Amino acid sequence: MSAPAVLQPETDMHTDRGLALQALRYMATMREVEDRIERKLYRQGKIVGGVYVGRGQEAISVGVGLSATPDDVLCPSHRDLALFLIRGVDPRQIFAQYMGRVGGLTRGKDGNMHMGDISRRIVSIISAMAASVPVAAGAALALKYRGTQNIAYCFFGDGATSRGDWHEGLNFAAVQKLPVVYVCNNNQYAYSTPLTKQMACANVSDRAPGYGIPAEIVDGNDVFAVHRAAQRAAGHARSGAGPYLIECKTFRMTGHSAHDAAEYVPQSLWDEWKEKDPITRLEKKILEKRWAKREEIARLHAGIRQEVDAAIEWAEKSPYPDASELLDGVYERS
Ligand SMILES: Cc1ncc(C[n+]2csc(CCOP(=O)(O)OP(=O)(O)O)c2C)c(N)n1
Repeated sequence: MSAPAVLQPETDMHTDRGLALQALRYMATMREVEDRIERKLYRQGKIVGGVYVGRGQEAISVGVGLSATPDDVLCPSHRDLALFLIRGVDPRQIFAQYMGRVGGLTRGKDGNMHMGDISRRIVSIISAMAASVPVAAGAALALKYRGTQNIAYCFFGDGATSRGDWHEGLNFAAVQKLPVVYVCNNNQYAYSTPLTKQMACANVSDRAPGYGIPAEIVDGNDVFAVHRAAQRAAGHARSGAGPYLIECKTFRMTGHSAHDAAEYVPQSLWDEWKEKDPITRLEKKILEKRWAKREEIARLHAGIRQEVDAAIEWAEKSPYPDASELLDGVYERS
């Protein structure tokens, strides 16, 4: 474990042009990478198995990810690709991961549901909903024992908050005053189950006071607001005051996974949330503040498309793993 992290000074995306442009780059890269995965490579049969993306939810992992320090621990959900990008994972590795190649983070095992990179302090995604919550408590306990000022961030959806692991994990972290920031992406659906059919309170944040945890609701499609809330939450957790929960209201602008046409979602919701697309909103703000011209934003997107083309080409050349590697990283070998 390294020495306590040098903490990043508080920043405000409203006044920090560089940070806002950085946010746009990560959000647009996440969108482009996931579009290719969900809408091209999966449909071409180049990816098998489940494909879960965060379309429409990019402001959450970017807003929070940009406020974390490199030594903080991240426990992402399956809709938080930008956390990987912010920590320096190359899109080439992401494509290789989804296509089961050795160039991926798990060297050809699984798609995105169990990918992680402990060298970058990203704990693997866990497919069982809410199972990351006790894991984040464990990571935070280690950070506290070691006397660091680092914190663990734990990401999940609204559905996960109705599982037992979530409640036990939150309670333990609260009682032990562990430095955890909980980030809920409340996208209003758990697969096909709307919020009102899986919990009887109006907001996920209503559950936090039962554990003595402060919570706030934030517009999850406004990266400025998410970033600000994340800094507030981190300040609380780093001070030794215990966990903090941020509920990001958002919408999944696609099916639960690539095989799901989401016909159970009423058209009015698609229409309403298309208008709130987090990337378009950020671009509008950047243009209003005259931080970039339209042509510069177009060039940014074109550059990302080129980078993604090259990344796919690289990943397709990466071999499938050899059968001799089958058990590597699965069981501890003595
Ligand atoms: C314990 C468990 N039950 C069921 C599933 C199947 N499953 C995977 S994701 C999901 C819905 C998750 O909803 P939510 O927590 O709201 O997250 P979202 O996918 O909307 O981000 C379900 C039911 C699972 N992975 N784990």
